[in-house]
Amino acid sequence: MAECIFCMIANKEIPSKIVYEDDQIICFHDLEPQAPVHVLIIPKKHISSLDDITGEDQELLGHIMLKVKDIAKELGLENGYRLVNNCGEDGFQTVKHLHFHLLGKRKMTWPPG
Ligand code: IU
Repeated sequence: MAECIFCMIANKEIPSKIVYEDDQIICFHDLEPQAPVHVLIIPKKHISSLDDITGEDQELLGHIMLKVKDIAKELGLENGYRLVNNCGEDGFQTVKHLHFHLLGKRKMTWPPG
């Protein structure tokens, strides 16, 4: 999709610090990290938000979830981590391309802000 910054990152039109990539997804370091480790996992396919997934995306979403623990292990998050999806306006989603934040290397608190 034109003008989508995460599509541009996925297409390497904009550089990013890539942690993991395969034919379906890419994981890169967040530009404004909120924890010592903060990466984003995104599908290469443009999906605007979690609210926009369909049955066609079932395998893709499963693929992302199964990769989380591998990426966390690669990043040394052996003591745990937080996986976050912000969806829509109340969820404080700022980039309209589905992404999961993987945060770690600090003790998280609850409830989130
Ligand atoms: P959100 O869930 O949509 O609020 O998160 C978007 C994230 O994308 C946020 O943490 C930004 O720092 C991050 N980000 C980025 O890493 N690179 C960019 O070019 C842009 C946003 I725009």
